[in-house]
This record gives sequence, C-alpha cells and structure tokens, in this order.
Amino acid sequence: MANDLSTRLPQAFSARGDAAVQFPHFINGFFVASRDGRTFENRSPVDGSLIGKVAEGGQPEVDAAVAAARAALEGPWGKLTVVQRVDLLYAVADEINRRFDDFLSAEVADTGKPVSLASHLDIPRGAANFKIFADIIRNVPAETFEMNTPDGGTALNYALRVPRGVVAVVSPWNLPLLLMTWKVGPALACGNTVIVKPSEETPGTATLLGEVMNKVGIPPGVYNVVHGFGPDSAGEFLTSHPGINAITFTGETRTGSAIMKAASNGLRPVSFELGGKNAGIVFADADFDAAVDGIARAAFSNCGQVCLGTERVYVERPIFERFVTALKAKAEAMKPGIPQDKETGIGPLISLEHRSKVLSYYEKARAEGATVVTGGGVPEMPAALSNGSWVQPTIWTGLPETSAVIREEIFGPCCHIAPFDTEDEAVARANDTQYGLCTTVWTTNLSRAHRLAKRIEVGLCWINSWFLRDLRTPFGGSKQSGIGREGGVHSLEFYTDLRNVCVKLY
Ligand code: NAD
Ligand code: 6OD
Repeated sequence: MANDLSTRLPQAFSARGDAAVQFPHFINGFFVASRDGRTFENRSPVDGSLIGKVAEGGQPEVDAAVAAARAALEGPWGKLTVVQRVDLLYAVADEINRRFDDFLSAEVADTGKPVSLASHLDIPRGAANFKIFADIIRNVPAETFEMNTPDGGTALNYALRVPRGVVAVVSPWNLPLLLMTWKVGPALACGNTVIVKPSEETPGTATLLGEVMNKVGIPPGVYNVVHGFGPDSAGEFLTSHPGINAITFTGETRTGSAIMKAASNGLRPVSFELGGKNAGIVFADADFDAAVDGIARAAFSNCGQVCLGTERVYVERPIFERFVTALKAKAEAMKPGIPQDKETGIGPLISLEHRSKVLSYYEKARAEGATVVTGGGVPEMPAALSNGSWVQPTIWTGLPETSAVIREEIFGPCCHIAPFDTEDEAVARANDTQYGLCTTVWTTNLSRAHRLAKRIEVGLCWINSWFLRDLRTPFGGSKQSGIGREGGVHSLEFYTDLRNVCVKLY
C-alpha cells in the first residue's frame, strides 16, 4: 500500500526544504525539527512500511513550546474578546472540513483504520469539537447574586471565568484527532494556550492541525505540538514542566498515575480519561438483532481499540447460545483489509508491539481453558500486508470471572461472553472491576433500564445504544477509569478558574 506523503507533509514545513523530518514539532507557529536533530520512525500498521520520520522532542523543545504558549497568553490571544475567539474556532472547524481529505489520509495512514470509519467518526468529530465548545463559551451565562450588605446597602457578586493558562494535552493513538481536539477545542474556547503531546504512534493529524491554525490566523504560540515518547521524553518533560498550569490526559490508567505524580509538583489540576473493562449486558427481552449489532460494534469497532469498548459481555441464559452464534457470525463477517477498500470491516492493531500484548491474552485465554468461539490468532493476509499488525476478532466463553482476560483491559477486537440468570447477578458482575468507564445495557424493560443505570458504577451508561452522545453531556470515568468530567459546560470547570467579583453598589 502506498502512503501518499505529498498529502501529509505540512506545507509550511516542506517549503523549508528539510526532507529529513516529515513530522516536525509545531512551536510558536513554526514547523521545526528537534535542536539535536533526533527523530524516530513512524511505520504503517497496515504493512510496516515507513510513513516518515518524526522529530523527537526533548527538554529544549518543551521549554520553547512553554515559553511560546506563555507569551501568547500575554499577547494577542489573551486580548481577544470571547466573540473574536469563537469566530476563530469556527474558522478552525471550517478549515478542517475544507481539508477533510488531508486529515483523513493522515489519520488513516497512522492508524490503518478503515476510511469508512475515519470519515464518519474521527475527522467529523475533529471539526465538531471546535464548533461545540465555541457555541458553549459564547452562550454560557455568568453566575450573579445580589446581596444585602451589613450597612444596609447592596452589592453585586458575579463569577468571571478566567483561563487556567498553559494547558498540556497528552493524547493516545486510538482516535488521535478526535481525542486531541476534544481537549484542544474547549481549552482554546476558554482562552488557554495549549501544548499537545500526541502519541508517538500517531503524529500526523496533530501536526497537520498546525497548518490549519496558521491558515485561519490563530496567533503563534496558542497551539503547539511537541512530538516524542512518554517517560524520560517529551511526555514526562511536558507534564513535569513548572510552566504548565493544567494537564489533560487520555490514555492508560498506569500512565495516569505517573502523570498525577508529575502534576503534584506545583499542585496542577488534572483531567484524566483512562482505561476500562466495560461490561455489556443483554437481557432476554432485548431487541435481539439490535443487541447483537450494538455489542458487535462495541467489541470490534476500530479493531477493539476504543476505551468505551466491551470486552465482557453478559447475556441472559435463555438467549445465551443464540447470541453467541449471532455474534460469531458478525465477527467472522468482518473482513480485514486495507483502509481504502470499501469491503474492509476491520483494520490492523496500531503496532506489532500492541499486537504482541493482545495475542498474549489470546494465549492466556487458551491456557485457562476458554472455548474459542471464533478467532484467537492472526488472519492470513496477502504477502504485501504480512508485516502489518493484523489480528482476528475473537470471542471466548467459559472463563472464570477471576481470569486476567476478564479483569484486565486488552484493547483488542475480542470479548468474553458469559450467561447470567438474574438482574442482581448481572449488576454484581458488571461492577466487579477496578474500572468504571461505561456500560451498554440491552433491554426493552424500561424500569429495569433505569434501575441498572443507577446501579452500575460507571461514568457513562448506554441503554439500547453504544457510543451515542450529545457533546453537551458530561463524559468521563468512575473508579480507576478517570478523574473529572469533560463535555459541554463541564469542560469549563476544568479549563477555567472561577473568580468571584463583588461590587459594592450603594
Ligand atoms: P498510553 O497511556 O500508553 O499513552 C498515552 C499518551 O501518554 C501518549 O502520548 C504517551 O506518549 C504518553 N505518555 C506515556 N507515558 C507518559 C509519562 N510517563 N508521562 C507523560 N506522558 C506519557 O495510552 P495509549 O496506549 O496511547 O492508549 C490506549 C489507552 O488509552 C487504553 O488504556 C485506553 O483505555 C485509554 N483511553 C481512554 C480513553 C477514555 O476516554 N477513558 C480514551 C481513549 C483511550
Ligand atoms: O467521544 C468522546 O468525546 C470520547 N472522549 C471518546 C473516547 C473514546 C475512547 O476511545
């Protein structure tokens, strides 16, 4: 598969003629290589081919980005009115849409996900994430209280929302543009400046967004990107930098712990969207076909690399066998293939390293005596794709609830299905986890649906649906799946400081 680099190179950077780095940092409005010239490779998950070299950021690049972001706060960005800021964010969204195909090819090259998925989910949400928060910040009312004063007069209190300052955005690789802009959109809407550390696996769309920022006139230093790794690299240098005022992170729970330690130095606020081991629950009274469709999407979409995915499915006993057979048929109908092929139902995992992790769980399941209903290994692919990170969608039954396969997040296209007999049992099993991100419940019994929504310990509960959400609603995880909520006005709680102003009137 050819990766068309010409559509991926940031124009401003390629104009500088530095062909050694295809994914430069974006600092203070410029595309730049690392000071020491260090790079790392970005390889296609589809066939292992080299997409390009990525600048590897260190302390000097993080220092430069923080200085630029801080200067921008004091400069033109900090002086804009809310309406001016909102207009710029609309322009960003429009420009992403105008360059839809460039973003699509960059995202698809980095992740290997089917074009059909990225064109319906990742890229549209990249633009929508700017529009929605532009709307919210324009419409959010200020809290006001008139009070009586001890001298018999009156005072007016009102709350001002002020930006936190420089916000670090550390993102994962599974939905790169979507998850990064989900943080950058509200951060900028609230008047902050940002430094993004995209995943080392997916540097493309964050870099391309730099071009968009320049094109629409976002002042230099407002949006910065520093590439690199986590520990002892750009990620750690950024999150421990004293010039960072707040940290928003999406990724693994273990990484969240490391970042929280870094944030404790200087008591910087954090917002975390972390891992999950989400349960799907299907009752015998559910719309059977809709439930099978919904669970298939929750288990296998994006090759199972969705934090909201379902790796534990509990099905009420009377429909258990029928459900397993129907889900098996769905899994086996998902044809692996190149992203551009309309027939492709499933792409590769993000990397060979991640595939090793997923396959280690496939091995564990077998060793623990699971029944492998379907999959369990690597699909046969044409020779040209044999270096890609392909894996079969997999379904197991028969494992005990204590199995690592049922307790740990795998982040692959797989699920274990177990029967249950009572509502209480389903709830207890769903809650028996250190995670609490989401659940998807399938039933036509309305009372039961509302009961479960109250009893299952998660941040998001889907009833007869999955991954369906109005962006004005709170999003986030309970237990070890996250800290805080973003979405709608809830994002403002994280990206602004509230300052009360009390004015003695008379
Ligand atoms: P990850 O935690 O390995 O990496 C995420 C980002 O953190 C990357 O940019 C990485 O370079 C950086 N990083 C790693 N160590 C760091 C450190 N010590 N200091 C600073 N930065 C560091 O996660 P991933 O493998 O990229 O993504 C998959 C994980 O993300 C899964 O666990 C998934 O559940 C989770 N996720 C959660 C949500 C959610 O909304 N809850 C959404 C998407 C992904
Ligand atoms: O839709 C979103 O806003 C969001 N944060 C989705 C997270 C998906 C996890 O992989």
